[in-house]
Amino acid sequence: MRLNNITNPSAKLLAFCVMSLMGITSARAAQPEPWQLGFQPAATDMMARITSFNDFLLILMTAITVFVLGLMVYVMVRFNAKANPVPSKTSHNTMIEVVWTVIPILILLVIAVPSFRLLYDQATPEADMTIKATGYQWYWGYEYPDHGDIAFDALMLEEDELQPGQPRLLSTDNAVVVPVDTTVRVLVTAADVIHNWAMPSFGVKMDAYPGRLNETWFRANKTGTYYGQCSELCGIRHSFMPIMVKVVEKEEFAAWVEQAKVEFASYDGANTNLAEVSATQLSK
Ligand SMILES: [Cu+2]
Repeated sequence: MRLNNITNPSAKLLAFCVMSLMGITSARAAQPEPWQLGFQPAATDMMARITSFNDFLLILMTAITVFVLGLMVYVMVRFNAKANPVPSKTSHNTMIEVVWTVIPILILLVIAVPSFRLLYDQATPEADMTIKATGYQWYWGYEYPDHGDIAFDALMLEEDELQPGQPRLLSTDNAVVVPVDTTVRVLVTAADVIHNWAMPSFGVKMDAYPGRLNETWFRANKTGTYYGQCSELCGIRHSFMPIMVKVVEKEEFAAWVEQAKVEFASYDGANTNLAEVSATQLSK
């Protein structure tokens, strides 16, 4: 179901409310969509687990909220001055006090166990390959140390450079290409200020600090093109340094590596042209 297909405003609002309550996401592509609710569809098992944990919490929260609201309405109706002119002098009830202490503890335990499990499983497992992402004001640089030190920059495509079908503000000139069903370790750092390498459909969001190396990972289980953005306010063009990842079949990746070695052969590794690039971007 896609909300952008609904034209009547009140029908749209109703559908929005119903879908919010049901926790249905309207997004299908691996990029943000107009009127999107919830997360982008998961492209990794980790994101699928994050999504189902979120849905579980939403149901739990809704049940608790409805229960408390029901209690309050009951008290207001049953014990207001008119309905109950002579109030009881009861000051405490041991049974109720035990219950309202123990039940919240049990609820917290039910939340804590899957939450911690999810957190611990985000530690990097044995990785099949490594890529390094470096945040610059305002673009990303990538290196493939396991594949002949391929290195390139990925700059956002300006509106007049977009090909049909390429999403605005999300497409880059060079995509990060990775093989499907492969555990990819991502080393994240920055060269100037703090950036953040975030890929919603992978369940990945990692701060990029100058002078530090952070680590995250993903294992994409579907081929396709996925979009993310820098998620740390990093300056005037913060919103113009998107991340575009192409997940391809393993053979296709091997072919890309050979081609990339030639294509990016002249890349000098360090961004000596940083000032030049920033100046060009600012003048746009
Ligand atoms: Cu940034």
